Order: sequence, then structure tokens, then C-alpha cells
Amino acid sequence: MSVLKEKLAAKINEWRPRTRKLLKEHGEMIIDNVTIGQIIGGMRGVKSLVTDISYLDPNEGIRYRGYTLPEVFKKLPKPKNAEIPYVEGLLYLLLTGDIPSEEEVMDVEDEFKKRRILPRYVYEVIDAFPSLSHPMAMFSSAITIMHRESFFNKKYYAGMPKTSYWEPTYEDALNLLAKLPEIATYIYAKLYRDGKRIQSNPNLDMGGNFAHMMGIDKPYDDVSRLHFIIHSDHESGNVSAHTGHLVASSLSSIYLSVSAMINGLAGPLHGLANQEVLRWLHDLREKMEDQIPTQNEMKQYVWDTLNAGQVIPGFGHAVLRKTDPRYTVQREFCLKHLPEDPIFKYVDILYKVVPPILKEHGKAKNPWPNVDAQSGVIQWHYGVKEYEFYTVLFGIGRAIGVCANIIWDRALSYPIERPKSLTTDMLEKFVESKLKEKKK
Ligand code: NMX
Ligand code: MLT
Repeated sequence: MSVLKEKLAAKINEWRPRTRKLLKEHGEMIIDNVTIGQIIGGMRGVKSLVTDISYLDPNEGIRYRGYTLPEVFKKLPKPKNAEIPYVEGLLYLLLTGDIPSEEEVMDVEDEFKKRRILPRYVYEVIDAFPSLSHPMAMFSSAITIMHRESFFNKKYYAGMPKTSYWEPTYEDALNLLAKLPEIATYIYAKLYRDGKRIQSNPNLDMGGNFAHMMGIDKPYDDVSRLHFIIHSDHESGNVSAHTGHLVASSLSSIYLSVSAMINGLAGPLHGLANQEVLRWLHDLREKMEDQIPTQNEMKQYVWDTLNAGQVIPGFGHAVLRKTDPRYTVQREFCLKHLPEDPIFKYVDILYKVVPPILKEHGKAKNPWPNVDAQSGVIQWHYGVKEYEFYTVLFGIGRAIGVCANIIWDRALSYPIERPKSLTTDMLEKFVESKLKEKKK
């Protein structure tokens, strides 16, 4: 058994009594009330999910297992001569709650290396896609097609007790995560490099190998590590994490669950916003004939977008009420490595002009930038100019958090998810009776 799996097994055994006790002794305790506004309004703020892997504070931003992003970057082991830690170490942290030693990271790296080879039919499925397909559709399908590999399914049909569910799920999760960089870079080569793919290098870590397969020199290995780490988890109510959890709750395989989460991520209000930011800025760049806009010209562009009834991509958030720390980490990277990049200059102006405009506009509850406002410019700078591909990169990172959550969901025997719905009629009758009661 790998060091990680052994450690995880011990953590699961320690944790199970806590969940059992809460359920058995305090299952009826009320945590939250639900308003009609929340029922109609996308369940915003309803406390109805549980995860121990990350927590999102509206003002502070994300913590992974209690650590802020700067703490994660400081504490996790890094490859030699790298600024950013191993992605493999992040998986260890998310799964166990502990900061791994260098040796423990190497163990995860070995696990990934053993599992990275893609079945031939995955290439064939990607090859069969019509030209002009969106890379997220290809990514999702390539993951779906591997459902037949599911070790969980084989064990389930052979008969397996509930307490063992997490083990084959762990195997499926590692098998899938190890393959995602191969799938993504093959899609990239197919769509944008005439199918000329670079074979993976088994001596490299996940971030280093991804950069190698993309054919991009340093510091793109650090860019990849940074990107996958900051996108991995954002507690469990966001569309992608929630979809992964929901689908997996029916005991669908990791492959079907992660592919479903990828489909949720592919919407412009969620992960696809990173593509939208670049698309929107390029429209402006064309209008500006490549000149850097003045603050006033940028303000006009933002107002024109709002007045046309559209959202400003990369700004706003359902939970956050301050600048996203994932934005800040990337902004700092840009200030250090690409301060003169023309697109960074656009993004920098946006940072100054958008929040006051959104406040004046008066709709968005959070006028500050989110993760997606900064990620595309870094990719663009290092030569990944095909912005439709950016959400695939988000998806590789998010799969790490979603897989960690699904393994724990199964370890703690969380049941199939099934909230209750009401009709509009029922809501109206409820209001009527409450108003009558008030008058009495
Ligand atoms: N530009 C213009 N209007 C906005 C924006 C924005 N960036 N953000 C929110 N609003 C509007 C929103 O459309 C809604 O309008 P209406 O009352 O007409 O329906 C109103 O403000 C209230 O929305 P909020 O409660 O502030 O936001 P909500 O929680 O519903 O949605 C987002 C959150 C992230 C979907 C929303 O802020 C948005 O559409 N942002 C732009 C797209 C984006 O960047 N998405 C990526 C989020 C991060 N991620 O990676 O997933
Ligand atoms: C995410 O990373 O999932 C986004 O910021 C959206 C969210 O948290 O709601």
C-alpha cells in the first residue's frame, strides 16, 4: 500500500466516529433557516453541505485544510529550483490534512508515474471529434469514456461492504488524476498544433511534465503548478465541486462524476469566465488597434458592456466579498514575471476601474475580481493563446479537489443527495398563511 493510502486509511478510521456521533446524538439540531429568496435564488448561502477539505470565508478567501494560500505555498515541498510547490504535495494535504515531507511527496509522484499511460481508445475518441469542437467537450468525453476502467464498479458488482467504498474510489481517483495532463495536452496538440504531441517525461513531477508536454520552457512548470494548486478546491457549494459530489453520491464512478463536474465548470458564469475575460479583452484590443487604453477608455468599455446587459467576466462572486486571494497570488506572479505584458496592463487597469463601476452600477454584491480575471493573462504570456483551452486547465486543478472530496464522501458514508423541492403554488400558500397569522 502506498504511504498516502496508508495514512489516509488511518485518518478515515479516526474521523468516522466524529461523523457518526454528530449524526446519532445531534442529528436534529438546527443549523440554518431557509428563506423563499434562497430557494428561488440558487440556494445562496444555505448551509447544507459538509466538507473538511477546504473552507471559504467571504472576506479572507479559501483555506485548504486550515491553511491560507500563502501558507500552502510556503509549507508544501517544492521541486529543486522551483518557486511553486509540487501539485502532488497538495493532493496529499487535501486528502490527509497534513503537510507532507519530501519523501511522502515522492511517493505520490511515483503513484502518478505508474498510472499516467492512457488507454489507446482515449486518443481515438479525441481524434474522432469534429474540428472546431470546444476543448471542454472533448475533455469531458475523454474522461467519460474511461468509465469502463472503474475499479470501484468491478468491486461493487463483485459485492463490497460500504466501509470499503473509499478504497477502490481512491484507486480510480489516482488513476484518473495521473492521466488528466496527458489527456489535456493531447487535446491541445490535436486542436492547435496539428496533432504534434510531445510524449510525457516520466522523470518529471506533474507540473513539470505538463509544461514539457505543452512544449513550453521554464517558468511554465511553475505556472502549471500554481494554476493547478489554486484551482483545486473552493469548498463544496460551487457548481463544479457540487456537481462532482452530487453525481458521485449515486455511486457513479469517479470518471462519470469528474466528467459531470467538468461540464458544470464549462459555463461562462463559472470556470469558463477565464476564457471570457481574454475574449472580452481581445475585442477591446482590436478596437484599440493594440494600443493600451487609458483609464477613461477602459471605463467606457466596461460601461458599454454593462449597458448591453452583460456581465463583466472575472468580477463578482457568490460567496467572496473581497478580492479573491487566488487573484492576488496570480497578480503577484504577474508583477514579478510579466509586468510589461500588454494584456497584463489591460488586466491591471481593469483592477482599478471595475470595482468602483460595479459599485455605482449597484447590482453585484461583490465588485472585486475573482480567480478568472488573472489566470488567462499568464497563459497568454507564455504562449497559450488559444483561450478556449483555459478552462481545461482549471478542470485539471479542480479534479484534484473533487476527487479528494469524493473519496472522503465515500469514507464517511454520505448518502445519495436528494433535497426536497416545492411548487410556486405551495410557496404562495405558505406566504398567505404566514401573512394571515401576522394580522391576527
Ligand atoms: N458584472 C455585472 N453584473 C454582475 C456581476 C458582474 N461581474 N456580478 C454580479 N452581477 C449582477 C448579477 O448578474 C445579478 O444581476 P440581476 O440582479 O440582474 O440578476 C446581480 O449582480 C446580483 O448578483 P450577485 O448576487 O452579486 O452574484 P451571484 O452570486 O448571483 O453570481 C457570479 C456570482 C460569479 C456568477 C457573478 O458575479 C458573475 O456573473 N460574474 C461574472 C462571471 C464570472 O466571473 N464568473 C466566475 C466566478 C468564479 N469562478 O471561477 O467560478
Ligand atoms: C470556484 O472556484 O469554484 C469559483 O470561485 C466559484 C465559487 O466558489 O462559487
